[in-house]
Order: sequence, then structure tokens, then C-alpha cells
Amino acid sequence: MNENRIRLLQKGISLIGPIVYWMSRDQRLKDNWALNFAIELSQKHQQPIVIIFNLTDDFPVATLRAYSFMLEGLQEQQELANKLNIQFIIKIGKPEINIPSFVHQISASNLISDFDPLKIKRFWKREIAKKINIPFWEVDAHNIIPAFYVSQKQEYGSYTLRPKINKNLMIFLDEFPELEKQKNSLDLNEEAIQPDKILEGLNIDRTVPIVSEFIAGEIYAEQILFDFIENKLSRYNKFRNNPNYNVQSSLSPYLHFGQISAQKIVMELYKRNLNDENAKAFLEEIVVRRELSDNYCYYNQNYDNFQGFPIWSQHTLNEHRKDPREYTYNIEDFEQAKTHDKLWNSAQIEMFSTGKMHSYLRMYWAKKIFEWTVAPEIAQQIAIYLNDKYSLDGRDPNGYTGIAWSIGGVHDRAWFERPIFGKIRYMNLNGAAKKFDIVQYCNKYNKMDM
Ligand code: FAD
Ligand code: FO1
Repeated sequence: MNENRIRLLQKGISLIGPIVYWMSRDQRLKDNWALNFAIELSQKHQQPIVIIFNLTDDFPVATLRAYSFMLEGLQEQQELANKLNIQFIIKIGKPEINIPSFVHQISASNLISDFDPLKIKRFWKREIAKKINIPFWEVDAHNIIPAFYVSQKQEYGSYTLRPKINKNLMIFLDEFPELEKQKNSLDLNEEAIQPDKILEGLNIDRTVPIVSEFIAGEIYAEQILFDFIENKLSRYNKFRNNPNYNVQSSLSPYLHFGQISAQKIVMELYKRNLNDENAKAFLEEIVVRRELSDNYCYYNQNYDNFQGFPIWSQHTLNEHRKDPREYTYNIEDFEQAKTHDKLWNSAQIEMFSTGKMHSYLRMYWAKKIFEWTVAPEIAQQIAIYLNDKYSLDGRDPNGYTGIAWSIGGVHDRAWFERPIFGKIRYMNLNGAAKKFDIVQYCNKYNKMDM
């Protein structure tokens, strides 16, 4: 495998013992470079391999909707692991406590983690590194081109990252090795994952119900992928900004939880020689925009606050702080879709009831929260809170970056000046009405009671 996907977070002392893959972001066995690296080490050292997933209920805005989806996926992966003679165990609690104690308990020789730019993950890794003294590796199994390789700095926008991606893409579209039944195994008599039983014991927000629109797991993710390629991709470029057409892939919840690999998705398009404007538009999103979000979160620790915005944007937002607002709402008004704007309320209801809001409306939704709150900092926190609480694909670099784009012009350019927005790109009902039939969209959601 391409060595540039791997980096040693801490050298440590090499011992003889099992290889541990601490699975977190990339919650799948197939098409997972972190697991493939663990298998390489286990074969090289003739040692068994163990996968551990640490479940913590203090993940930001943790809800029943998110944890149920995630646990269904993990249950499916544990069944696959057992077929491959790989132990898959789940621990509940703080990773910075459970991972070091597990490493010591089984006298592991190597610890492998998957890459994630979020602050919470980097904190977990720093704390774990202090408590272990074996080689501690990190593998970017999420991005096609590893975030720590494709660029050494925060990129201005897709136009500066795209050439670096295009230059490297082909060498990182290498075939995934087939998963085989492992020879060595370690009998830890781990319990079978029972999602309902685990959920009962978690301290999570149960007011956000499970959604039926999305069935979790890798098998279902692949079905959605093939359905998208066969039945939607040919209309993607023309209708992707129209929420009345269902041509988006709906893959984001599966990508967020790592239940499907972005690289596999791209390779499926290449395999079919799909390179028309629809494929190009989709690749721009799933490769450039998605990896640009990881770049932003990795190189800008203020990815979730006003300080992360570019200077021009902070300047223009500060200049317009005092502009009068025709409407102002608080978080309850937004959460219950009680604004004066039927389109905005319908988008909120779509997210609340299905766990996923259409891309175009996400931009409109965040920009209007900014327009109808007294300060951009408050707007950003409300948008992050509601997006993370109700979106299945929430709590993700794409979300923090999408909200920073909408409110703080991150990866965007300055537009002509106007009240409240200053030079931040403006969106309104007229703009939306030019793109799609607003009444048709609102009728679909507004009758749903909140
Ligand atoms: P498709 O159009 O089928 O795209 C395929 C994949 O490409 C997506 O799954 C995603 O991985 C990637 N992608 C598409 N658009 C973007 C984008 N603008 N930025 C980065 N990656 C993109 N995406 C999330 O995954 N989680 C979020 O919480 C999230 N919050 C957002 C909030 C706001 C305010 C905005 C403007 C965008 C947000 N996005 C988020 C990005 C984008 O809207 C979603 O990725 C997309 O709607 C997911 O639906 P899909 O998979 O059907 O999209
Ligand atoms: N990752 C973990 O390693 N352990 C968890 O308990 C966990 C909970 C969780 C809940 C909701 C959610 O959206 C993500 C969650 N993640 C967890 C992280 C996830 O796997 C992704 O790594 C990040 O959210 C995306 O960067």
C-alpha cells in the first residue's frame, strides 16, 4: 500500500505481541487502509490482529438517531470480522482510558488508528500516546489522498487544492487488497454487539428519534451507491440543486460513519468510464469539496468558530454588526421551524424528520440563521448545534466547513457589499425560486407536524 497514507505518531519500543487497530472514523473492514496496514503488520510479525471500537457517549451532541445508526453498522462489521477470524471488540467509556488499558492488557506490539482532523480525536490521540510506549500509527483511510500529504497548509479554496488533488489522484486510486481469513487469532471471547442493549446504557439525547429513511451498514451503502450510479448520476449535474428531484447520492451518512469508502465510490465511477459532466460534478464534490473540508479542519483549529474565518470576512462582518435585522429568532424558534419563512421552516422540518437536508437548502438554511440572529458567532453556534443534533451526517468536518462557508465566506470570495451580509455571499427566496418550485418543496414538508 502507498506508504504516504501512514505516519508514525509515536515511535515507542517494538515488542512481540498482537496488532491492535483502534477503529474510529472508518467503521468498515472492506476498503479500509488502516485495517490493511494492521493486516500487513500482523502477517509480517506473525501476530494476531484485534479491532477495538471505543464507544463514548460524550461525542458532541450525541443523539439516539446517530448512535443507533452507528451501532447497527458496527454490529454488521463485527459479524464480518468474526468470519475473517479477526477479533472485534467494543469498549464503552473514555478512549483515553480504555485504549491504553486494552493495549497493556493484551501486551499489544503496535497500535493503529485512523485519521480524523476533529479536535476531539486529536485530543484522544494525544492522551493515549502519553500512556503507551509501543509504536502508535495513524493511517488516513477516509481521504483518497491523505490530508497530511496532499497539502501542508490551509488551502484558500477548491481552486488551490484541486491541482494538488489532480496531480496525486491516480497514484492513490490503488486497488484494495482482498480481505482473507486470518491464520492467527486471539480468543478474547468478546460479546456480540447488541445495539439496543448498548443504547439503553448510554447517556444520550433520546428526543431525536431514529430515522427510517436510512438503513445503516456497508451492504445498504453499496446498494445506494449502485442505485445512484444507475438511476441518478445521469441527471446529477442538471438537478443536484433542485430539492424536488432526488438526484443526490444520499451517501453522506455512510461516508460520515465510514461505512463506505470514498475511494471505492470513485473507483466504481472510473471502472464504468463515467467521465461526463455529471461524473465530473459528482467527483468535484466527493473528492475536492470533501477533502477540502478535512484540510480546513486539520489546519484551522478554529474550524467551528468566528476566529477561523478569513480576515476579509471577519472585517466585513464586524463592519455590519450593527445593521438592523428585520427578523430575529432564538434557537427554539429555529429548532421548531417557527420563522416567517416557509422555505426555511420546510428545510428545518426535512432535517428534523428525515435526518438529512438537501445540499442547496443547507446553504440557504445556514445563511438565513445568520441573517436572523444578532451576531455571526451566535448564528454559527446555532447552525452547528442544530446540524449536529438532527443530521445523520452531522458532527463532521463537512458540516463545520459548510457552515463556515455559509456564514464566514470560508473557501468563498467577497461579493458586492450589502446590509448585514457585507461582502458574504447572499442567498434569498428569489434566488431559490429561480432554481426550483418552492411551493412543491414546502408542501412536502410543511404539513409534517414538528
Ligand atoms: P452528494 O451531492 O451526492 O455528494 C456526495 C458526497 O460529496 C457527499 O456525501 C459529501 O461527502 C461530498 N460533498 C457534497 N457536497 C459537499 C460540500 N459542499 N462540502 C463537502 N463535501 C461535500 N456534509 C456532511 O457530510 N455533513 C454535514 O454535517 C454537512 N453539513 C453542511 C452544512 C452546510 C451549511 C452546508 C452548506 C453543507 C453541509 N454539508 C455537510 C455538505 C453537503 O451539503 C453534504 O455533504 C451533502 O448534502 C450530502 O448529501 P449527499 O451525500 O446526498 O450529496
Ligand atoms: N467515534 C468513536 O471512535 N467513538 C464513538 O463513540 C463515536 C460516537 C459518534 C457519535 C456520533 C457521530 O456522528 C460520530 C461518532 N464518532 C465516534 C466519530 C465518527 O466515527 C467520526 O469519526 C467523526 O464524527 C467524523 O470525523
